[in-house]
Amino acid sequence: MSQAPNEKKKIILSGIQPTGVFTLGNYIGAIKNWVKLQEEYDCAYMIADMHSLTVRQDPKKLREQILSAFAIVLACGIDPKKSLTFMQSHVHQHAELSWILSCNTQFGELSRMTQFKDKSAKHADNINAGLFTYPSLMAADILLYQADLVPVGADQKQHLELARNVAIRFNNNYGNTFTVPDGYIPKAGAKVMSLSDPTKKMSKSDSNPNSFITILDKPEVIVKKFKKAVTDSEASVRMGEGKDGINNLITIYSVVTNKTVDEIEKEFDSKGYGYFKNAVGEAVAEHLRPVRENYERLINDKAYLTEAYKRGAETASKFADRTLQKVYKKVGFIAK
Ligand code: AQP
Repeated sequence: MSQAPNEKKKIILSGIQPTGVFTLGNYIGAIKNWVKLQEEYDCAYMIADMHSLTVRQDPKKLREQILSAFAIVLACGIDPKKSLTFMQSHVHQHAELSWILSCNTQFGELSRMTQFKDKSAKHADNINAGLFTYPSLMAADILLYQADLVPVGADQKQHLELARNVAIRFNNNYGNTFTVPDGYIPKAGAKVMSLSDPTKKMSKSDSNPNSFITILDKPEVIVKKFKKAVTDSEASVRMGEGKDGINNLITIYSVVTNKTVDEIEKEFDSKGYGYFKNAVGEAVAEHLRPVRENYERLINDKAYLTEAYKRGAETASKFADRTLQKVYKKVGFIAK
């Protein structure tokens, strides 16, 4: 997609917020799939810096996190020559389309979003309008690029459904304008859970650093965090009801080793949780090693990063503007 669009290939759009170093959840639920998909599809991947403002951010820290997030995405294997890779705020059409879509989204629809309810409870002193209209901006991100598929973790399913509904409604009211996107949600690891409270999803902005693994954690830190992971008192490495902690660890181990649940249950049959947790920690540390090493190299090459995100923004703007101008015409605005 960084070159001329190939009519035959389907288009993919996904994004990630630079609200902290990415977690193993972000990696397994989203970025790992982004890398696979770029071989087969025309992909657009963005650092969702505008979305991150729905929660209060320190500007200096945010600036560092945005560049770091861009470097992590490349370190994970996204090739900016193959996939359109850019910062959301560099493409002004996202904000513009978001307004039009907000005017085509109902208050009641937005009120039902569980992320809005969760984040309002978590940030009770800052329940801002952006937090409420976040799904309209997300719909704009997707619809601007006429995306066919959106690879996300299970937590984003509701927002994606809303984007589909808005696209269908707009197409019905104004004539065919947007491709209606489908979700691409991984079978295993669609929701990686917190290590300290496995009933909650793993989140990069969690105040307890032992609850998440970041992509850049050192191997010894990763092993230590897994050793502290909350499990149960059954001492049996098998999937089961009421075993959220172990279910989570088996899923993670399965994704990073490509072993099936059956194979894992056999491998750790009659082995204790301490032994299993150590094995999971070591497997994850090894899996993330190349990403960590690539990141160290990339983050020190500011010239390369700058050139890559500027080129990405330039190409993204061209695609985005094509859709936005079509929308402006459809809603009745006069061309400049
Ligand atoms: N725990 C998770 N398991 C699987 N997938 C996950 N994703 C996030 N957490 C998990 C997926 O990662 C992509 C990028 O997410 P995001 O950064 O845009 O927003 P988020 O879902 O709010 O992620 P976090 O880590 O929980 O961020 P904060 O703490 O800032 O809210 C999405 O595709 C998401 O599904």
